[in-house]
Amino acid sequence: MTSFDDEFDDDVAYDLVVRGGRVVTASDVIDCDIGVRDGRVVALAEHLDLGMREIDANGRYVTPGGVDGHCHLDQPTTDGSVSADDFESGTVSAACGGTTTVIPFAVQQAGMSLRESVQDYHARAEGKAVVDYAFHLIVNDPTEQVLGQELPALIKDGYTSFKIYMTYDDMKLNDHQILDVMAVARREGALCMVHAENADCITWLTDKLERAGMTQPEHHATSRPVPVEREATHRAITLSQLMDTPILIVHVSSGEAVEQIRWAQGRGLKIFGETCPQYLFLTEDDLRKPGFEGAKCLCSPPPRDKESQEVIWDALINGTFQVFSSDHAPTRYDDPKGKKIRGEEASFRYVPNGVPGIETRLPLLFSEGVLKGRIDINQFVALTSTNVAKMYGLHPRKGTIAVGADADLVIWDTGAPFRLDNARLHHNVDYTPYEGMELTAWPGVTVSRGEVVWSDGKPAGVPGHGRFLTCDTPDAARPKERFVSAFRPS
Ligand code: DUC
Ligand code: ZN
Ligand code: ZN
Repeated sequence: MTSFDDEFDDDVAYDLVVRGGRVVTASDVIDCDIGVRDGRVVALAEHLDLGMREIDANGRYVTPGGVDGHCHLDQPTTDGSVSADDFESGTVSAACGGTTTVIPFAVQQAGMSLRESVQDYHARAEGKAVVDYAFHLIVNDPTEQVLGQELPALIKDGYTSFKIYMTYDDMKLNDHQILDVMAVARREGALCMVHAENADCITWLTDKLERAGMTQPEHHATSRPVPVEREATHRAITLSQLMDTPILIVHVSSGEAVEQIRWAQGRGLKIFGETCPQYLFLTEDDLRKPGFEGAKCLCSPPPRDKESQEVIWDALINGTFQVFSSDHAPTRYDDPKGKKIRGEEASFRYVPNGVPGIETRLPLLFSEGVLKGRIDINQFVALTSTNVAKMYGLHPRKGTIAVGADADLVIWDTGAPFRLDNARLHHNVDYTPYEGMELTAWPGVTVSRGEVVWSDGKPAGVPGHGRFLTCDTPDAARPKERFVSAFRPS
């Protein structure tokens, strides 16, 4: 990168020019320069005049910064464990892996109103983020006050998506509550994200496994078999159909859940799907690692088998899934506030769920998807950035490279193989589940609203640069208006 002295300021047309890149959007690849002023793209052309700063992309791919539509940062817990990443370490890690917008979750906390929980989450983010962020909500106690007032008001204020859980004792909603919440989504134009696993089946199986002494991390997968995900996915689809409101099934792990989503899509229902790296690159064998090591890969739904990985790839390739997220849920391994909160002998029931992945999401999909020919680079951009921004009402400000969009850019270094190890990552987690994988792509430079936040192998972001984004009500959430019923919500 070169920069010019202040005395030349008046002569230069741009704050930054990214020169000579192969600029990729969800539809095109164009060889051009990118001119940036005041944090936005203001020109795309074959040859632009000088910028105050210049980055020579030198024929490398330039993609829109990634939008991670599902990650957990500094999220309060109820089991005494601690989120390893706060808004600073989490967004530094995101930036180093090419992600320039994150959407973590403001969870409804016990003893706080939803609005207070959102305020608390803002306080956690304040002054810390190095890239931009929006919030989803998590609704786990849909009281009359929440349904009638708080949720509609928050949606109007730009919190236009929320997650609901069909499992986890402290989060789960029953079908009646889910319909209540979906009715609000329908009326207010918000998008409902669903964690689809059958709670009662999981508890029943967990009790049985514990009685049989089968408590090791691998039995986390035994307690959440594929039918548990398939049934809940189907039920979520049914509730969405009844209410005529679109939903996004998050972190889909299995072929049978994919079948349910395709079945619904084939019937014309607006059912969207998300998957994550752990379902492409991990299997349940990873939970069988010696000792307690399997806990490193313990997440819900659990990783499945090799065959499932292939079905998940196919569903990414054929458009069943619209978005590819990290579900970054950072818990340290060798830590009494992490995976070992109850020690190594404790039942899998007590091991905090989740794997880290905010930094590795894009490089994994670029290396294994684009460079191995499974998806093309436009699909890569769509799945990791454009579709996500559209899904959550942030497009076209985020998710593309176009005049008027925020200058969130990634310049890719590709081709030279290297082994991934945790030492190269910037999260505050003491492991990566992808340790030792050979990759062939990593961001060379990441730019957030015109500022370099990762370059030359070094984080360069400034805490507080990241701004909170309000979201529009997304087109994705629009009902089809086909459902006619006396019970239809007004
Ligand atoms: N599953 C979730 O639902 N959330 C975070 C982590 C996980 O594994
Ligand atoms: Zn979930
Ligand atoms: Zn999650």
